[in-house]
Formats: sequence, structure tokens, C-alpha cells
Amino acid sequence: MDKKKHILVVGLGYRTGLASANFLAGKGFAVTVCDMKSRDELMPVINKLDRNVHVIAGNQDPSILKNDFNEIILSPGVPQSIPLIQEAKNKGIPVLSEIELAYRHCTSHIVGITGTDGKSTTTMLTAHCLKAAGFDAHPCGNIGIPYVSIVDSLKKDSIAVIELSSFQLETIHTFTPDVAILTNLTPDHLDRYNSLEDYFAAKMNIAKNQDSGDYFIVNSDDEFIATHLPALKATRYSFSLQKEADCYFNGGGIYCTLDGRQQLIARADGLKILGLHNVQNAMAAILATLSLGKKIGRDINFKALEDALYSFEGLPHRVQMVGNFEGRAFINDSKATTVGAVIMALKSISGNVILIMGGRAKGDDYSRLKNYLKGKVIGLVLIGETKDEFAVLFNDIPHFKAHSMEDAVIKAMKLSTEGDTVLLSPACASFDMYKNYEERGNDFIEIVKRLKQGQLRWM
Ligand code: UMA
Repeated sequence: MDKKKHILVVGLGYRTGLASANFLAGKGFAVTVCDMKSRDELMPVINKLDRNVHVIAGNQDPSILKNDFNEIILSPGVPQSIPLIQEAKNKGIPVLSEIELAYRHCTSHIVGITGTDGKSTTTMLTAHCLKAAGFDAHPCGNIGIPYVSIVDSLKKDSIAVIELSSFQLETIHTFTPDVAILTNLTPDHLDRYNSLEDYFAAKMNIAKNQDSGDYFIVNSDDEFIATHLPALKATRYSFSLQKEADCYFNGGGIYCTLDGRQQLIARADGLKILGLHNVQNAMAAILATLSLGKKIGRDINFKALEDALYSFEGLPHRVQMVGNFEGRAFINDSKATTVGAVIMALKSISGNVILIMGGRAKGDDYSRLKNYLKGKVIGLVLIGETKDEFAVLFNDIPHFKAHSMEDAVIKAMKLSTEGDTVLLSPACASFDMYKNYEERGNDFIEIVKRLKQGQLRWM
């Protein structure tokens, strides 16, 4: 980038816009940030901005473009459909994501992980496996650490392990991961995309610049992917729970056949992360580690890989055991903002479940849950904006509506008996009640803690 360039960052956010603006200002570019929120609302973030960054708050009118910007960095939470971005495109101003920006300054190797569910766990587990194999691996991206915030600290032989959302992939141009993973594809973000096909197309941008020296790792059990995957230039490896694949699951063992012979990598009952969906995540991480080893000509120690798989503790807010109280187990799965993620959580729990669900709808077809709740979820506690809609949709299951998380936990206690599991797995975004899913999960954890300490009466 030419340093005389004037760059507009659209969407300050808490992380991406802030990190992009500071990165660019640090490199001497003239930077303006605009955000639809008021200056007061943005103040905690503005305070962290490089003081050379110009801020336009509470205004995202296309007239901002009269300042002649050379490039726009678009935060993932801002849709390209807003008039400002449409006008920028009409004027021929390049619009790029923070991922593309960071990539231009990146000299290290890259593993990129996308898909609807399992991205964060696969990202962290892949980084964990790569570290165990002796690589200098750094998880970043949609997990909450902008790629641009770490790119300058990466060395030539480091590995950026980047979780990539469809939003971030919409505006990449040259970004090319050495290894790409596609975990699965289920309906999500249909409030932003016109169709599942459009959502998938954004995700598939991850592979658009790859060539035959790169690797594309894919879940071969996913029906939508099986029928929609386009031709790829990259070398493709697949993983499966059901059939033979480059990495597959059989009789409790996870096997690889990359070098033409069957190799037992690990046993599923040794994993600390529960459920078959986590076996899938483990298979993706194994293939990523082995493919990267191939690409850069380094042998992977299988014992170190096995130990890494067994020592991985999982992530907070993903089927996270919070504790037990009066015979009930409490599980926090606040990250589950899709139907697919709730289904996976339910599959990983044995016994009866009281499900705390609801929040801000994301355009998913929630009726898909009906079959999975039947016979497993004996009570529902409905929270957030969707509570009335869900009460009608799931009216055949005993349910309560709750006005807060505390109320939800108390009602879950009332609906449950000893031996049951109380699962927070909302199927929706958190923004109607919380800043983000982490805040929602932490609230749940705190309330369960108070319940256990006798500070919350439920009877
Ligand atoms: N805004 C506008 N105009 C608009 C819309 C929004 O100015 O028309 C502003 C908002 O006021 C806000 C900013 O744009 O200030 C949006 O920021 P952001 O949502 O991009 O927030 P960040 O804090 O930068 O977080 C983003 C990701 N958020 C989203 O994609 C919505 C985070 O993913 C990610 O961790 C972070 O960058 C670092 O990479 C969160 C997420 O929900 C976890 N991701 C979705 C998902 O996983 O399903 C995609």
C-alpha cells in the first residue's frame, strides 16, 4: 500500500475496526474510521485508538466518500449492502476485509478454518496440535483476536491459524491459506444472505486462490457440501465419521490413510472434548497438521500429535461443564447460535435435558430442531426475543418463558429432577440481552455458581 493513501475503516466494533485502524495508522497511513454508533457509545473504543485516526461517529452516509478514500476496510459485522459500501463500489474504491489487509503484510504460513459449526474448537485444536508438532502456531481471527493485530509479530516460519467467518471471507481478494478447512455447512446468517447458496459461496472464497500445492480439508459426511462443492485446484483431503476417508472414525479409533497405509492416530475415548462433533473437529485438526507438514516438508511426530489431541481441554462456552447442583449437571453452550450447534450439543449429552434456548433470531429454520428435541429434551426454558415464537413452535414440550438468565436457571431447576442436565444452548445470537455470547455464557456460569453457594433460592 502506498503510504500517501487515505483509508476508510467502516465499523469500529470492539476488535476488528480498532485493530485495523491502529495497524494502518502505525504504518503511517492516513486513516478515518466511521461507525453508525454515537461518539458517546464508541468512547471506550475511541480511547484505545491511535490519536492520528480521524473518527466519524453516528454517520454512515455515502457523502463521507467525498473525502476521496483510496481503499475501504470493512468490519465483518457491517453488511456490504449498506449505501456507503454500494456507493464506494460504484466509484471503484476497493473494499477489503481485515483478513485481506493482514494477508498483504503476512510472511508466515496460514491455516484457515471456516464452516458453520466447530470453527473455533477446530482452530484452537489445530493450533494446539501444530504447537505439539514443534510449530510456532498462533490462533486468531473470528475467535476474537483479529489477524491484523498479530500479523506483525509472526515470523516466516510461524503459522497463523485463522478462524474465518463468511463475513470476513466476503471481501478477500488475494488471501490464500496453505491449508483450508471446511468443517460443515448448515443454515446460518440467513438474515444477511439471500440463500444458503449465497452463504456457502462466501465461505468457499477460502479456496478461490488456492492451487495444487495447497490443501483443502472437508467434512465428507455433510450432505449440503457433498452436493454443492465446486471443483477445486487444491489437493483435497476428507474426513468422515461414517465411511473410509483420508481421516475416518471406526470402532472408537481415529485413523488416517494419507500415506496409503492405515494409521491409528488416537482413540476417541481419550479426548477430553465430548461428542462425535468433536471427533470431527479432531479429524480436521489432524489432517491440517499432517498437510501442513507435507507442504513445508516436515515430518510430524505421531506420538506428539496423539498426546496433543488427548491434552486439549476444549473452549469456554462450547459444551462446557459448569458444575453440578442437587443432582443436575449444568452445561454452558452459549456459543451455540445455530440449530446445527444445538443438535451437536444434544448429541453429546446422555440422559434427559432441560434446554435453555432463545435470543435474537438469525433467520434459521428452527422447526428443524423438533425431531432432535423429541424424547431428549423434557423441558424448555425460553429466553430473549424468540420466546413467544418458540413457545408456539415447541408447544408439545413442557416449557416456561423466562425474563432473565437468573429466572431461566430457577425455572430450569423447577422443570428438572436429579440426573437431568440443564443445558444453555440458545440457537440464537445474544445481542438482544448481552454484548456477545461470552457475556451470556459468563452470566449463566455466575448464576450457577450463586445457586451452588446457596445465594439463589429456586424453590
Ligand atoms: N456497524 C456500522 N454500520 C453497520 C453495522 C455495524 O457502523 O451497518 C458498526 C457497529 O456499530 C460496530 C461495528 O460496525 O461498532 C461492527 O463491528 P463487528 O461486529 O465487526 O465487531 P468486532 O468487535 O470487530 O467483531 C468481529 C466479529 N463480529 C462479527 O462478525 C459480527 C467477531 O466475531 C470476531 O471475533 C472479531 O471481529 C475479531 O475477528 C463474533 C461473531 O459473532 C464472535 N462472529 C460471527 C459468528 O461467529 O457467527 C460471524
